[in-house]
Parts: sequence; C-alpha cells; structure tokens
Amino acid sequence: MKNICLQTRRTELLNALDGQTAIIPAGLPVSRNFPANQYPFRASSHFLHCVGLNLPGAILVLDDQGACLYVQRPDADDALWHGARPTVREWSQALDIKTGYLDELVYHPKSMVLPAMDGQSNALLSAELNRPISGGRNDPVDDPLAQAMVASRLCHDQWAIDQLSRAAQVTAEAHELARDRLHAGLSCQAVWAAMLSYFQDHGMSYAYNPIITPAGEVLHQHDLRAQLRTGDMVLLDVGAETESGYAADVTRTWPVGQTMSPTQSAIHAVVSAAHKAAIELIKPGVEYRAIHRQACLTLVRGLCDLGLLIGNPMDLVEDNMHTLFFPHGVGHLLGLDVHDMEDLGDRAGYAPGRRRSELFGWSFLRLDRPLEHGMLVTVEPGFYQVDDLKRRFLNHPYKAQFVNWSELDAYSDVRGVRIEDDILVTADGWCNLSAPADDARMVKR
Ligand SMILES: [Mn+2]
Repeated sequence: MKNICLQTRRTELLNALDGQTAIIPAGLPVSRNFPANQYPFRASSHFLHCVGLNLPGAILVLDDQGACLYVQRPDADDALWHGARPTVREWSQALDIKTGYLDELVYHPKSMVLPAMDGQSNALLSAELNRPISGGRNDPVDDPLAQAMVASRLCHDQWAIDQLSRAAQVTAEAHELARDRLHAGLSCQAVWAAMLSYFQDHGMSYAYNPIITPAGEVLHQHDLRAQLRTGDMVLLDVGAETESGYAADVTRTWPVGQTMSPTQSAIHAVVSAAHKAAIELIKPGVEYRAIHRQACLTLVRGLCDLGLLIGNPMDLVEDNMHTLFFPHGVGHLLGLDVHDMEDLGDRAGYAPGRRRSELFGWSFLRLDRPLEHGMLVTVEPGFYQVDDLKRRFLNHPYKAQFVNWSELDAYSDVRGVRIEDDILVTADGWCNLSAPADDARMVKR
C-alpha cells in the first residue's frame, strides 16, 4: 500500500521537527485476562496517521536520517500460530519507508515521544529513555512534537477525507437501518448487533462504545440492557471506524414505533432547528465558539416559543439558562479519534493561548478555535431533562423564575434528544458527511 498522503505527512512532520528525534509507538495489545487472550489491537492514532497500518509493537522514528519504521522480529513459532509475517524488506517495499527490527533500534536519549495508550509500551519506552512516559490527557507530553502532530492532523488531506466520508456514510446508513427496526420489546443490545453487523459487512469496526438508550438524559449511558417500550424515544450515538482507524460520530433520536408524541415532536423540532442553524454558520474563519452560541440561542428561542422558558432569548443565553437543558458543548474535532487528539489535552481543541472557561456548560466546550478548510467537526446540540440539574435551577433564587415549571411537567416523556452530524469545513462553507444518502450530501455555500 503505497500512500502518497502518508509520505507527505511524514515529510512535513520531519520538516517541523527540524532535526530533533521523535518516537511514535504503535502501542501493544492489551490482555483481557491471561496474556495470550487479547482485546482487538488498534494502533495509536499518531502512528496510524503516519503509517496507516495497525502493527502491534511497531515504532516509527523520525530523525535527521528521515523516517524509519521498526517492527517486531517474528518469533520462531509465529508462523505456526499466526501465519507467516512479512519481513522488514517486504514491509519496506509495501510501505515505501525505511524499516528495521525493533532489536536494532538505538534510542537517542533526547528523543521526544508521543505516548501510546497502553501501559506496557510506555513502560518499555520509559526504561529505554530513562524518564517517565505515560499516556493520558493530563500527563506531560513533549510539547514541540505534540504541537507538530496537531498541526499535521488538524486539517485533513484527501485520503483522510475519503476515509472519513466512508465512515460517516456507512454510519448514517446503519442509523437508518436501526430506525426502521425499532419496536416495543426489542433490546438495545439487539439494535447494536444490527448496527455493528452493518459496519462489519462494510469492512469497518466501531469508533467508540455505543450509546443506544431510552434514557438519553444520561449523557454517557453505555448500558445496552434496556428493552424498548411503546412511547420511548431512543437516543443512538453510534459511529463506525474504518480499517485505517478513521472515525464517524453520529447521533439520532427516534421514537419506538415510527411516531412521536406531540411533546416529543416539538422538542425534536427545536433541537433540529438548533442543529441546522449551527451548521449554517460554518465556514473558514468562523469561531467554533460562535457555532456553539448559535445552537444555544436557537434552542432557547424554540423553548421560549413552546412556553418552557420565559424571557428574551439573548438574555437567557447570557444568563446561561440554556445549560438547564443543554449542558454540554456543541461538538468537537473528529478524525482518527472520535474526540480528535484529546490525548494531547486541549492542544488541538483550543487555539494557542486559550483556556477552557470555568462557567458551567461552556467548561464542556471541547473546541475553541477559528475553523479552517479541511477541519472535520461534529455539531450535536441536545435537550435533556436531568433531575439533578432541574433541582439545581429550581432551587436557584435567580434562575428559577425563567422556567415555566408546570408547563415543563407536560414534557415528561422527553428524556434526551440529540442530533449529531459530521461536518467538513470546505473552502467556502461546509459539507455534511453523515447526511442521509437521499439528501443532497454536498451542501456547499
Ligand atoms: Mn460527538
């Protein structure tokens, strides 16, 4: 697989590193119980970005000699249990990159590292480099390398866009398949099985643990044991991952049995209007924060029209009243990771010099930078009735007055509604990669 985009990425990273040495490990498989019984292996996204293949244990080194890929030397009986492995020469020819075996790698003591997510490979690197190395969003990482990787991954090249489009399209199709099957008595597990099967039929896996639930107000509800009942609205947040690791992230909220109640339908329409209004603003140069604010404002306007909130929509957003129903951010970067590059903290999500707000709601905004051509972002406004939040607002001496609490009681059959699509920033507007197949997909402005 000679891939010109991968070569270009490695060359640009080498140039950005200016002769310094960088180590990018793929990571090692993680065992479930005994060592030989392992979870499916998925290489680190930084490694996939540069190499394009899931190679357990492999390490990419970038230094003043160029790029070199070090792979595990096959064990004597590997061929028996796993089949014959390519030699380094074969890897070199297939990937058009210099290669070696890991036992030939001489570590430069000043190497910068992008940690993998598994403890074992980070421990090995720690021992080789004689300093602590660990993954995780709050751990120290080598900043110049992290910044170079953010610059490389922030805007997607054509190969990435092709992969991301395929993931988004297959995901949108799986959601439509699920919608047509929802009926009382079906378990969420069975819905997941149908969607996963659709991904696998298309050579894909899943990008994150699915949320399929009638309890959509629990933002990360991963329990799939619920059985659907007539009158439920089901929130499905499910996304495919291509073989090369590119993710989709799509949410739909649908009724069990094809029809929504009038209250469910009214709230779904308000969320849908917020989703549409936010997307409409997208183009290069626009601050993502403004997309979030637009979603908040449209949502609040709709809730005022329904008589659930009382006051001037702009003032209500200023008073953070939207967070009663929409506490999270309107979206995030998407790429190889479903929340792209969050292993590097907020380096990718936040423009240099910016920090997260401490204000409730805004503090959950994962992206705060001007949009650029080639970025892929999600837009995912929602409406949730969270008992704990409602209590907090009801007991708030100032905020409680802006809610028509008795009217809200009539909406008890609406638990959680979210609509999420994957929006590519184009040269002059946007393109919804996860739009239903029968919609005009390329909506350029
Ligand atoms: Mn998302």
